[in-house]
Amino acid sequence: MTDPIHLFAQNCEFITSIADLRDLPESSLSEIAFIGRSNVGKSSLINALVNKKDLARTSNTPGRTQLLNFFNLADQMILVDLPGYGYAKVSRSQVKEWTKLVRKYLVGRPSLRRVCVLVDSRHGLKESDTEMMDMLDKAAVSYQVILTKIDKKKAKDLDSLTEKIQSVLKKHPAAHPIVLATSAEKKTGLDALKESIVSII
Ligand SMILES: Nc1nc2c(ncn2[C@@H]2O[C@H](COP(=O)(O)OP(=O)(O)OP(=O)(O)O)[C@@H](O)[C@H]2O)c(=O)[nH]1
Ligand SMILES: [Mg+2]
Repeated sequence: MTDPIHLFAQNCEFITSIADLRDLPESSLSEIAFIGRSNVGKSSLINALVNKKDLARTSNTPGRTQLLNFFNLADQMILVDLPGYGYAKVSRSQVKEWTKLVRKYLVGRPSLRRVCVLVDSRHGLKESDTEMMDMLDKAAVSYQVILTKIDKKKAKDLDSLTEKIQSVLKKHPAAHPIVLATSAEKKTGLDALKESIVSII
């Protein structure tokens, strides 16, 4: 197996941003996608994993990532930053468009090996997360729940949240049984996530 720490220390480059699946990059590399509610920290986590500050655009304002963004990590795999769900401040028709696009991508991409479903550790699982997980179960797309922003959460509360989510995941056939806890800000939990990703590419 490739050494995960070494792999993620290599160069990661932006490939393309797409708003239409006809523009999907042609590639035989394994893809890992990052999905979750708006503002959960998807773009920040990608930046932290590859140790680049502004590779994926981040913002305080939910709805920052509006396209499907593809990044090539050392010609070994592709990381995909997706628009968030549950964001009400753009028009309904815009939300519908994104949702349709993201769903189509998630269920129809043969090289997609794993979806990281990011969940804000301060808020836990929301209905929109469960809906996303149900959809991935139905499409038999493998996913793992990754808690974000754990620097904002007390350690003991984090343990009980992790256990609670892991028990929910038993009912989700496509879910990885282990929940990982991360902070992009403090760079915690990143090595475990790198290992998990590298083990399936
Ligand atoms: N405290 C803390 N804040 C974080 C962490 N990760 C991200 N944030 C903050 O959360 C906000 C949203 O981060 P983004 O990475 O843009 O979130 P996103 O999920 O990509 O958001 P959209 O693209 O809008 O869906 C920013 O203000 C980040 O600085 C973290 O680990 N800890
Ligand atoms: Mg984003």
